[in-house]
Amino acid sequence: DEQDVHEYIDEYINRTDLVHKDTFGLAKDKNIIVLQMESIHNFVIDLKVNGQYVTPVLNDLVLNDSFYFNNYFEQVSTGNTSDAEFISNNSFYPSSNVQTYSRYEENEFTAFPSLLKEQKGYSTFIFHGFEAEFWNRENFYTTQGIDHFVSMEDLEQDEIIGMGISDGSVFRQSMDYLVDTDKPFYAKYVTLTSHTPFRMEEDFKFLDLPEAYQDTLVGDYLQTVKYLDKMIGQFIENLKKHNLYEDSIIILYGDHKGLRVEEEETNELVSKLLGEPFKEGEMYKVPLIAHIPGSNVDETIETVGGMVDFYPTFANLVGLDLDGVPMLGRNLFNAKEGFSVIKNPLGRGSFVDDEKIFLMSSDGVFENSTAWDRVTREPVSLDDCKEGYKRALRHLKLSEYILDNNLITSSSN
Ligand code: GP9
Repeated sequence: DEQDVHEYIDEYINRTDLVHKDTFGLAKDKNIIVLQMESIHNFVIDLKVNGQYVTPVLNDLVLNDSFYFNNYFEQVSTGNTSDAEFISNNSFYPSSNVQTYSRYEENEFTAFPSLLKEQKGYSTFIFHGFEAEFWNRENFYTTQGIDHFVSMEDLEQDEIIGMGISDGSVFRQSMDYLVDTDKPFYAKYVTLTSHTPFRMEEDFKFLDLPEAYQDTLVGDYLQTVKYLDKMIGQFIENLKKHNLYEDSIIILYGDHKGLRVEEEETNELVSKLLGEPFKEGEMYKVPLIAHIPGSNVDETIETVGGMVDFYPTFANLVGLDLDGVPMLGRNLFNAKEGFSVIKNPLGRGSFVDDEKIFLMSSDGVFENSTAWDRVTREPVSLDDCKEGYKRALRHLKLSEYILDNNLITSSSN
């Protein structure tokens, strides 16, 4: 029953572990700028093609005044990009069966932006270059504490790339809102230009690709990643120009995979870039960077984590009180062991931990599953995976149950 659910959660997350003394409140009262980057894999960080870095701006961020989480996994389900938003802001898994933003718009939540408003008086924004009704965002965002959802309909449609307004234009147009609003603010950008099928006009392509990558999905993907990186660089310069940079923390993460191991040509071309076979361990891994100007932090956090850990990790960094807030994530600054449920699809119980990756078989038979060591890539005994598999399934079912019964806010009320 409801009490059992909350008791389980309290025991699992162990509330004292949600606070990490050394980093608690390090970004207190700063503006919080979150860039949820469409289709960005972690392997693009530091990647060179034809002698050019694909993400020079992100590479630079990783090395200066930042925490870089280099074993961070996406955990989205049928709601794809909207699921990435949901997990990050609520620290629960989305439904494995239905689209969470549509099915659960009547539920109550204690989301990250809501808590920022409630405890610290933040003004809250989301910027996105596509239609407000897509993924039912216009309705769902009100449950998340978002005051201002600025979508395609509110912006000048002055530069369209792919399915919506270009990332560069959204960044540029958002500046007036940030300048004019009360501080501190929380501003999330759900970027769009690097959306599959990654087609752009020549004017927006800044990489000189090797011949084998030209006119391929991988080549087109890399061009959109390079474009986004460049626009992030311009956005940061703009923040500096408007005196918003020094008082902000900028958090960037990839929302979900863009390229698939199952596609033959893609696999071949990405494997060449990686210097090893492109497998699920890389496919589901997305970058997470927290850049705090002037902080002098420079740390790579290698603990395996997933989007479900986003909320407790950054609530710690900005100094929120999570007492009574139910969640299934851990604070990655002090998590004792790495663990992340991964898709394949989400409801199946696949996971990754500090040593291994376990992929549940598509026929649902545990004995037919595969598991391998993350470093040596040698097979791992399935017996060693039972505990992680059960934990993954338990947390997915628990999230489903909590959503179905509208239990997220209960213990904090
Ligand atoms: C659409 C955009 C893309 O608004 O967020 O969503 P996706 O198709 O990647 O889930």
